[in-house]
Amino acid sequence: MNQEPSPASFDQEREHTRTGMSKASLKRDFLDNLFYIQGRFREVATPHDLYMAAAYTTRDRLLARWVKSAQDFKTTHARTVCYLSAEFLLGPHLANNLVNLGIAETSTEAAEELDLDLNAIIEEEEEPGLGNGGLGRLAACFMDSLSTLQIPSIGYGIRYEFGIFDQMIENGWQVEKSDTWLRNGNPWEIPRPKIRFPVMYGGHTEQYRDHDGRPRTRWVPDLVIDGVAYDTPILGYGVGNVNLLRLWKAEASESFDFQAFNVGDYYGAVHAKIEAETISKVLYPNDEPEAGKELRLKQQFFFVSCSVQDMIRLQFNTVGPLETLADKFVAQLNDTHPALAVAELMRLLMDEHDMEWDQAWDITHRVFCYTNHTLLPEALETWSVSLFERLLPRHLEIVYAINQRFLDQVRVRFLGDEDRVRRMSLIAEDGERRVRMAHLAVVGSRAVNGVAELHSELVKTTLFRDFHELWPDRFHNVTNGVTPRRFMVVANPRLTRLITETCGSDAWIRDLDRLRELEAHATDPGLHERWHEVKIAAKRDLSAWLKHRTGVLLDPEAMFDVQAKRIHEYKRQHLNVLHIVRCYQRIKQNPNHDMVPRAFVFGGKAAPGYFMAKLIIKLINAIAEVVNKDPQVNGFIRVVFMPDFNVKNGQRLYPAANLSEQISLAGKEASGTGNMKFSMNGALTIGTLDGANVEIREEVGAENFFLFGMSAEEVNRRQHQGYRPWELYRGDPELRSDIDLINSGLFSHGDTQLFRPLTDQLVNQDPFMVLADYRAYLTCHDHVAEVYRDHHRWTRMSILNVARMGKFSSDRAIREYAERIWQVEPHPVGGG
Ligand code: CR6
Repeated sequence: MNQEPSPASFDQEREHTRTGMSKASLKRDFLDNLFYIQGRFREVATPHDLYMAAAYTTRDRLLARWVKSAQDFKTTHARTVCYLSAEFLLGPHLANNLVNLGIAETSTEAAEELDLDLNAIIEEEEEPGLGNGGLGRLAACFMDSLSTLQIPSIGYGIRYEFGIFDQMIENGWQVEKSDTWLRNGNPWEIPRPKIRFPVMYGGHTEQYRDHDGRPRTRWVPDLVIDGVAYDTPILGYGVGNVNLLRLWKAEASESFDFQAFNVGDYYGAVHAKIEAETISKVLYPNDEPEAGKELRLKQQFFFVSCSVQDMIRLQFNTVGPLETLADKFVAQLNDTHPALAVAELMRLLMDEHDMEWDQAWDITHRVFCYTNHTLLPEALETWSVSLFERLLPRHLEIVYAINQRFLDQVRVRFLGDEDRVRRMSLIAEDGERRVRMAHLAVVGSRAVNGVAELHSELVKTTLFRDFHELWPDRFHNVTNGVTPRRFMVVANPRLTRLITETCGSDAWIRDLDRLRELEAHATDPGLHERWHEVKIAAKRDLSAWLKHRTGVLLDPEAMFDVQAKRIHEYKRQHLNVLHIVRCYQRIKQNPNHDMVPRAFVFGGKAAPGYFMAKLIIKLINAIAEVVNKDPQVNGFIRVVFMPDFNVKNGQRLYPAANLSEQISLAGKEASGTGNMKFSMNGALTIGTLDGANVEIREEVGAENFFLFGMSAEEVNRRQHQGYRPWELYRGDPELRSDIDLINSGLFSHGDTQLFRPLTDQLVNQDPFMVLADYRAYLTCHDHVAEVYRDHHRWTRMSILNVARMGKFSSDRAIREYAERIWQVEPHPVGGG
């Protein structure tokens, strides 16, 4: 088409050329980057070359804004949030940055003109998997929202060389492959070799008097390594603000004099270097029984020490005196992994900056806030005092000193209640003495929050009950949220277009409450038809991908019933499995049985050392093998396990789901965030009253949510009464026959022992009460099927789910943190 541009679009084109956002400048820069950075021209470029060139072209456009943001924050002394997290599960950058820059469409067109497919280029990116699951992904969503809401912030974490392992499925079992995300270079980060801090370990402490004769402590370590900063710019959506994600890499210390310390021992010196670098080598599993790994404690201290030293450096560079540190910075502890920051800031203020205890404590306590993410006792971190002392002797002294002052306070408040003192102590004294990191985090913070209303209540009444009695005002709730930019706009462009057309604007992307405008169209047949088409198209895409990766073919017309999250007994993937076995038996027993065709899709990784979780994966695949090849049943049900569930693969799943499985035992899932991602993409939820499910149901309306199972209170009562799962097994013939079928060897080539550890545990202990909720779950699924048959009813419910998801934007969560916890203000940077 050879149309003259209208004056308006001409202006826009000129403006875009100036800011580098025009098609022409994108094309030119892309080809330049391909040539100058990758050393290739179009004809011989590999897909990876094309990706790198696209990444650099995009990054260049972030950098101008970043420099401006940094300058602005420096000159205005803006109050800054430091988000301390051992994990940031960012997901692929390219598509997200294109969306946030507002050049997704222009880039698609620019690529087309170069005869390239932008989606194929986007597919090339290997995501940085620097997190395990919800907690790490939450940190990434929060970074997106902090920038979008224009709140100055720095994310501090670890630049793991190996992130979460890649999962492969071999013979039905999970096999872990190390993640080598840095192998081909990382175009999104900028190394800062000059931003480097020493981190000390081991040795001993000494008392001395300073020149004024005051007693001081000096830490004489026996190991010093360096932390070097690697910065990734985090751009907000449609704004000029770029915040910083600063990840630390461990290196042998520069001040470590190879010659002096290793005369003639060149190989010893190289060995020391390798040892130093192992500290940031690999990500550990979370939400798991604490392995008590020394390297993990080293890691935690490593990133915390670098981050706190960096905050102090920035304070001196901008505002000045350390006395005002708590005015300039607020630091959020993402779970207890960074809780050592409390002791480290105390040490730096006192030992390195000559501050007295009371003043140092006043500052420290005003800087930190702490988010709890789990009630599971096995996931609460404690470190043995002997390990702690060996690695961090000075910090142990500080922890003891904090504890002494704190327990004095408890004794004064609760006279004679030594049992309470024992319970609240930072040191657990029963058995081997251990440092309780959660107690350190609560005592050292001015605000503590849980991540969903129910969870925050349980935090106050169970886990931190004593602390809540002492300091009721310290406790808050901030329900989690997820970013609609990644999980709607990037993941589901078709739905994004449909919503924008229906609402008449894309304002909902930054103000998710505006999705409510969809409600007015919830019964519009025209919208129903297009809504259905969007879903079917996503299901087709997913089916094609799954076929390619697993060989299993799913019918896009079937109900896609999806459970995707870490594999864990408390999340109860095995409850879902029992339902599948029931469907199988129903069809087998009655070949004329009529049922809504279902595709059961699973995704999720098991911690490498978690036997039961790995056995659950094997069971799912074993059932899939039998079901999918049996023509008598595979017209009704199919089962597939999506290998390597990560952010990128999640983006394929969420848009394609009809039904989202959120079936944890009530009281166990702190919040969940997958529940939000599914619902935002139009899936209906089958779920228990757990975590954020409770609030999702409140928002979308009970009639648009499939609820089943015991409440947290009922769970509690039932456990106190004495729970006897074997009675349920014996008393319910269907349940018994489902479990027996698993044991029969049908799914395991005749091996009747393979799944015994799982089935025996269900029948004998059933710690997550799968059997207790089994019947209610089946009944609820029957209801789901009935509703699904009524297309219009289902589609209306799906539209209403999306329309009412506003609350679950991470923008809302960050706004609550900003107002209620951090007391920080937006700080717009021009050029947005
Ligand atoms: N595993 C919770 O279990 C919550 C996220 C983020 C978790 C999950 O319910 O949504 O944190 N907890 O708040 C931990 O990681 C300790 C998780 O991701």
